[in-house]
Amino acid sequence: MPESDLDQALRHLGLPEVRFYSKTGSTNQDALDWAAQGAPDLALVVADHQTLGRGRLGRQWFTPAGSALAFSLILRPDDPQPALLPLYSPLGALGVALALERVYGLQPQIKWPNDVLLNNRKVCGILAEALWQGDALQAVVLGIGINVAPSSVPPADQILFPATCVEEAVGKPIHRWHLLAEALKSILQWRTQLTSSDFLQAWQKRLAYRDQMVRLENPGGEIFEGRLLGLNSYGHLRLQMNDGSEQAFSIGDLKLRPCS
Ligand code: BT5
Repeated sequence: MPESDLDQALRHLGLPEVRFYSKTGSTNQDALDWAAQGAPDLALVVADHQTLGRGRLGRQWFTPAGSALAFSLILRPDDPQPALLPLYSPLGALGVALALERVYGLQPQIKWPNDVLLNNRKVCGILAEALWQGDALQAVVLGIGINVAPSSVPPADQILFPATCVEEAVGKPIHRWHLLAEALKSILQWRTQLTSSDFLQAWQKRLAYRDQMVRLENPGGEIFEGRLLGLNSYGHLRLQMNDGSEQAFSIGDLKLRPCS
């Protein structure tokens, strides 16, 4: 797909600058480096193929050539409160979910906090990373990977959670730059509303496993099981524990799974 198609698809968004790489290590790394050199708000890095795509906690993200979307949006928040940082991954997830609904009539769900699912399988992963200067937040890099064509879906033995791609759900080839533009459009619309109840409601409405038993595991291996009730006003996940009490879990490095 020629790069001019990309420019054309993004034209109406008014982004200040777009860097396209046919092959790179990680668009998040490129965007962090660029932000450190002064990239403006809404500068965008897009790659066709990532060789060192990354997920949370040093995990890998696969982006083979010609089959997926991998991009990183540089945001320079007006309100640089560190407390808002955990809401950027959900912003990305909501943006992608809204685009999938609007353009293809799909019913995506958001697996708290940072995955988008189609038919209970992961179609998109999000990694938000912050650039600091001392204690001052300089930029947030919102990195998003979406599996578009079947060849983007990694083999089952290489992933922790079942995966799928957009074309499997749509049933025909799609125009990936169009999906990129629509996801960005929703992200730009919601970025200034991260603390609003509308944002929380839009996110909660699409939350996977509501009213189901789920298991949360922290990096130390500690496990919490309970019924998923929804979100509180901070975007923390509310679980009803087995003893009837309610606990809220903040967005950290928790792993969420349905109980089978
Ligand atoms: C994520 O991490 O899901 C965040 C992925 C973010 C990727 C984007 S692409 C653009 C930007 N540049 C980057 O370098 N990164 C961002 P996590 O929740 O930790 O999930 C990672 C896990 O997902 C891996 O350990 C695999 O099990 C699985 N996985 C890897 N590639 C996948 C794929 N293409 N589709 C589905 N699952 C995948």
